[in-house]
Amino acid sequence: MTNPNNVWTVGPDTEVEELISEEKERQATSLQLIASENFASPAVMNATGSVFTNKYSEGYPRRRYYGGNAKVDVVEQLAIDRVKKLFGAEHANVQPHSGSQANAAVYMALLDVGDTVMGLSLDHGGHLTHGSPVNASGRFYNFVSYGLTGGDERIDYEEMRSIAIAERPKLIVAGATAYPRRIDPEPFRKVCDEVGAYFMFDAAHIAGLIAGGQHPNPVPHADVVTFTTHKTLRGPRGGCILSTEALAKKIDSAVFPGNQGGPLDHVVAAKAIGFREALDPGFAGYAERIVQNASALADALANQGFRLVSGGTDNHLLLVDLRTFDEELTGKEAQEVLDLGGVTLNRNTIPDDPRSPFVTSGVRMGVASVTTQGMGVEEMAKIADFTARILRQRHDTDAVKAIAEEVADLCAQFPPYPE
Ligand code: DSN
Repeated sequence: MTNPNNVWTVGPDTEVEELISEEKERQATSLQLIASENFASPAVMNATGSVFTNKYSEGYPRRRYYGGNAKVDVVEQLAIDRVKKLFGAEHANVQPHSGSQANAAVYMALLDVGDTVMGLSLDHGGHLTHGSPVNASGRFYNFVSYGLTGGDERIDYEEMRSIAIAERPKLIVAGATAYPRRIDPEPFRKVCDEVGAYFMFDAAHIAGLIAGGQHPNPVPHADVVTFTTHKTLRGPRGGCILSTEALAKKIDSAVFPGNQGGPLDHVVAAKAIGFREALDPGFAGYAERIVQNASALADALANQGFRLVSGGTDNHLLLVDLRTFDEELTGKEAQEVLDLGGVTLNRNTIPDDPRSPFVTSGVRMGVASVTTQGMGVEEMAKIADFTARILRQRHDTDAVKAIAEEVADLCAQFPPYPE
């Protein structure tokens, strides 16, 4: 039916529609191994494209600055209630636009400019928002780092304690962006109690594994837990903060009006849907399959001559040191040629990488997306085989393109969005 008052007179944007269609094709015909990505459900995507995108609702449920928020109030409260239940949290703020925004708000809530904070060194798997000098966190706060042991490449909890005693941080941040092992919340809690620091756990990558029972839940131990909703948790793009009731007011004020204006209500609605999906008993099976697949991929890559940082993985991601496979091969070159061969991942520094972060000696791989597609252990061996063959034949573009066809054939058996 035509709307007589229709003011959208420009007609379909064929350029953008074509790009959406091409991107859909790319995602369906190549392997998505970027550890921070996943395939959101059609219900999540419908909500992000819903009329909630039209609404403004500064404030919180039943405490808004604008009218017309009856439905927004219900949907935001639904998201809050569901995520509190999912993680057993006392308080939740579902408004952060992203993980970085969530972290920025926590820092604002708990710290003054210039305060000392501790986080995992970026070179050892920490995130930009854990004190990088090029990020606001590193500009506004005095971040000091703990790292991994030189031997087994696990978090050095002893060193973390020594540094905390020497530096007396006001906040200690646990969590990582490229760390393949379990992160124990208890030692962090103990050290925080010893030095009188707040404890924040950035669970961006592993939120889905926590929800699915494959990683210890930091909520009972931490003062604050931040995470993104789109990685292993498989909801829409966005962030979330969980905290104790004691910190609720500080956190809420730091999100709005401290760091953000109006929430993205369409994304909040989609978060509510994503949390419901994660509450479903079937989600635990998904989380279990992620961990099984990551472990199988690690074994298969090791058989192909790659060195896995820390010797393997406990979670959804692997950090691959390329130097044992080929001393000359950089992460940058590997990423580019693998992309051509239909294997999409990102280059990543390995601990104490001799190469720059732009070049790197490693790549990071994650299996949340391929697991959502239904791939299993057998397919992980194929992915390792594709990876090794592409890299061995990287100077032969025709050979790499031929492998891309094989990759597409495999992906065709596991469509992420069956029609
Ligand atoms: N970009 C995300 C990642 O890939 O880990 C973190 O922000």
